[in-house]
Amino acid sequence: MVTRIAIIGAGVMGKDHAKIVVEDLPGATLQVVCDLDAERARLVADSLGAADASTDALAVIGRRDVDAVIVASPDSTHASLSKACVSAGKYVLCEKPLSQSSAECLDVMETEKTAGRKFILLGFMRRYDRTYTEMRMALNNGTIGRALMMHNFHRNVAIPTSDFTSMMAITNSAPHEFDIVRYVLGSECSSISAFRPRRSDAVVAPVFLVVETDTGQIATIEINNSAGYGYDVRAELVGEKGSVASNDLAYTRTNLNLSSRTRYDSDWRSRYAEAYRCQDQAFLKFVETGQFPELGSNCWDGYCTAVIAEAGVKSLKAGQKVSIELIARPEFYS
Ligand code: ISE
Repeated sequence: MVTRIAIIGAGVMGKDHAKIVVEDLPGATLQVVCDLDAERARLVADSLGAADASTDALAVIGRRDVDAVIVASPDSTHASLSKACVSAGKYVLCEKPLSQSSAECLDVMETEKTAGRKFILLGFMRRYDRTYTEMRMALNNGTIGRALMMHNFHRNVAIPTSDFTSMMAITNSAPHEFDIVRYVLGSECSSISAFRPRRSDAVVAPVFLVVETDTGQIATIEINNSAGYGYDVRAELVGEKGSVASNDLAYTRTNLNLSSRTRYDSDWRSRYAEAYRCQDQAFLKFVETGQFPELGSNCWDGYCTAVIAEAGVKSLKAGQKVSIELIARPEFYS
């Protein structure tokens, strides 16, 4: 049986997911591309051979010829569209964040719990990147001993929109690190301190976050959305006996004029292409089997990252360490 997938949101990520569905998901077909902008929806649908295009997300979710949904619309719509999918009994891969409000995440969790099973896979695709799976493996098999620290660098070429702020660096970009730190270390975060160096110009300054875990590890996170030179995401996990550091992923190096050069990607799509593919394939398997993907992020993970982000924003505003207060993990998500 072929799984008919609808994509909601035909922007950068929606287009990317649509392409993965067509090219890398045998067993799935691109049924509908939906976007508020009719022309954009039609363009993506036609270029990838989708059966239909639409501007009405809720109608698409309810369609009988749609089996599963990928939500890649603006952040503020993720929670309500995911809830609509759960109510329609349809599996959904929702781009991160589930919501920037932890209260709204709790609301989605309640909807899923009432439905009686998990429907929502959250798009924290880095869990499918080998950098982090190998770090986690090194901890699990004892290679580097007990974890002490995890250092994370997250640099973008430039801010995505002109109204982007340091607060948005914490609520929009840093959740990737919040999720991966929790995933690799296998611990919850207990406090966060946010700092911001001063830039000499009007460009959005980086934020530097120090996160403590409930098992005594420390994670440092640099989010620099205006790094200028390239998309550069790196990490190093430090254990009591050794460390695991990510390697530069460039395939080649150009040697010329007494110097050696490698190139950077301009954004995350090529750096994480394989991770997105693996994540979307895991989603299809989820739809086919009903088994939640082993590596996947669920709504609890979405809730935790939202709480950490909220505490991070508070810390940046107050200039002091803020504790991260989570509800007890519901049985449903254990
Ligand atoms: C951006 O917010 C994202 O969502 C991307 O997935 C990430 O890789 C990028 O660096 C972020 O700034």
